[in-house]
Amino acid sequence: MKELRIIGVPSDLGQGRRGVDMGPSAIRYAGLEERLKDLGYRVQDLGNVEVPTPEMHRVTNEKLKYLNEVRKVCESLYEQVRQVMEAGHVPIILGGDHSISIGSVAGVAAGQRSFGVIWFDAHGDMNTEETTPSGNIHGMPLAVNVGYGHPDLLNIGGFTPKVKPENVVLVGIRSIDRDEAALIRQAGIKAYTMAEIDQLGMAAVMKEAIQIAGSGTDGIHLSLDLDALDPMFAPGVGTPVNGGVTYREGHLAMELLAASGKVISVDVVEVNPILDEKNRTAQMAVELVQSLFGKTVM
Ligand code: 6HN
Ligand code: MN
Ligand code: MN
Ligand code: MN
Repeated sequence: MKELRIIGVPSDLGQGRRGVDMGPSAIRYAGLEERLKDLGYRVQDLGNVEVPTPEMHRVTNEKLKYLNEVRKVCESLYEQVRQVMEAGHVPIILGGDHSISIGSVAGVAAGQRSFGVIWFDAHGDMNTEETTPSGNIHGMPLAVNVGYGHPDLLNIGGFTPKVKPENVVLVGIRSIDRDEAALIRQAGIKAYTMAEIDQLGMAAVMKEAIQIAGSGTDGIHLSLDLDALDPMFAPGVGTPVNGGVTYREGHLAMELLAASGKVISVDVVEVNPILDEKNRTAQMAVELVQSLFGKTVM
């Protein structure tokens, strides 16, 4: 059985609201390590990557807020994830806002020749400096991972792109900016909207998603943004959007990924304890990760 390694990234540099920097603590407090040990895994928590406080820095580029700081955090995370991958273990990266996935996917890419990505999110995260409505880098990580964006972000790890767009799938989207939609199409990334999940069912969508990310590759990286879930089940996120994935749909998606046996690494991002209700969203995150790592009813 694979060994699991937890890495916390307490960053809120990539988005506009404080609080998501407390995500790793909230997810740990919800019992992540214990629940994974219950499933029979050997688990080691490697602690947190060092992250600067936004109050100590100034925004110099309104279209790429905290670019330098985000880059440094992602470089440290890249290094840690690469080492975990090279040791043959499975990294579980706790955010933090979604900008950290620039570092995690870079680390996975360095440790694994060929892999696909399932990006579970209400948003596309496919903005660039040119298309961003907010300047927040958490709206850009998927673009960077497939090769679009600022050179400082593209060059993390010294190579780009990190993953081939034909092995990338978006699942759960319902809030896409206009020019962002054009880039998703141009890149050729398959995207399953909520409407498609309604029509086809989550099982069929995940079967196709696993096919796209997993066939002809050596594994799948899951980037799990908790805002993919409906705010009813995950209220503690910075950018909630109504009409999301239900409790059971979320678990079904994780169960199908577990059954595929292809998951090599995972990000759990955007949990914001300040906006949460009694740590429900962190608990939801832990439950989803349990399903992802094989928890079954009996
Ligand atoms: N996330 N598309 C919006 C933006 O500012 O670029 C929202 C991005 C949300 C990103 O939730 O990881
Ligand atoms: Mn070892
Ligand atoms: Mn996201
Ligand atoms: Mn999102």
